[in-house]
Amino acid sequence: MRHDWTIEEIEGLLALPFNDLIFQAQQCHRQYFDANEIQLSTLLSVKTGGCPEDCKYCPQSAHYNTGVASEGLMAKEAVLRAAREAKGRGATRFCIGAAWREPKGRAFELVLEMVRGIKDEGMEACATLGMLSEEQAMRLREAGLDYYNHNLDSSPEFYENIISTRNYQDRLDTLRHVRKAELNVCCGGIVGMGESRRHRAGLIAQLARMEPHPESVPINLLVRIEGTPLENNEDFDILEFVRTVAVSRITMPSSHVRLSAGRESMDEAMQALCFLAGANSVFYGEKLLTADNQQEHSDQALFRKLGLRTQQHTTPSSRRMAECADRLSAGS
Ligand code: SAM
Ligand code: DTB
Ligand code: SF4
Repeated sequence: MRHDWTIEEIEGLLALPFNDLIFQAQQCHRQYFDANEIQLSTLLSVKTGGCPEDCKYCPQSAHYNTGVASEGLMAKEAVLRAAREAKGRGATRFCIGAAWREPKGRAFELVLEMVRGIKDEGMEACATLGMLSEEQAMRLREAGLDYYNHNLDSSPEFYENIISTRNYQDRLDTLRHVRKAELNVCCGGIVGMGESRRHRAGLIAQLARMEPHPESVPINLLVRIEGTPLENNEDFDILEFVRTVAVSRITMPSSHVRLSAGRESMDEAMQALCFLAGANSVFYGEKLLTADNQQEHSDQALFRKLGLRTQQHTTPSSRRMAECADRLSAGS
């Protein structure tokens, strides 16, 4: 497994003839995964809106007028009801999100209880709560959390165009704390914010140089939210998005690459291309955090048409099994 990708090499992959790129991505995909299997994660916003951060894409930032009201933390019982429903509909992972800069005080204790409850339901638990200290990451792990989502969002060079209230290093520090606590890392970014191809290569390089790679890599297509500074961004080229997915697959071959936000605006053909390019996970359920997602019945119809099976097992992950097989065949 390589962890020494250069930005130039990644730009080279992004620029390959499309058919060669997709072929290479499929080959990588099949070395580590069943290419007809897809993992489903369901999101729930447990604390919506009123966020003090100024992320220019985000409907939940208090800096912009997006019509998303600021709400308090949800009650544990309601969260667990939603987790049970998601499990009943076939999701294996339940991810709770909070519009916080970082978790604090009593609210953090309540989130720990939610995590324990999700684990008791027999699901993988993921959370995205903003920046974490090392101690908070450890406490989440002790509560049973499996994954922590914290995105880099963009390349270090483009980042300052998008967020001013925390810097790139803050994000890397949180990711280090998450790793140290032996949590699985879910880390990706957003495409379509006005960045260049080189910036996208810079983001992928940051992710693919991590050792180990993030276990999950969400690739979000910007959802242009009215009231945010990015609301009037240009349409993003579909095939460039597919290329970004393919290069993520090639450079992080044993990670789940997740086709994330923005899927609601993608037709079946575009989603099929993304799966062909190596995406093997989606957010499943009618809402992301606040924005709309594909309807579940449309997803089920698409999976049927493509012959995609939904992943039933939670642990051990396909990645771990594959890496284990690698080691065995290498005789170490
Ligand atoms: N507040 C926490 C944080 O930012 O770390 C967790 C929740 S935040 C909404 C999680 C991620 O959602 C962001 O890092 C960003 O990548 C993604 N996201 C938010 N708004 C989006 C949008 N309009 N389009 C695409 N992705 C978006
Ligand atoms: C991620 O990378 N995308 C998800 C999840 N991690 C938390 C969130 C997408 C949010 C889209 C806008 C919204 O629903 O508010
Ligand atoms: Fe807050 Fe997260 Fe939205 Fe940024 S992305 S404004 S930190 S909720």
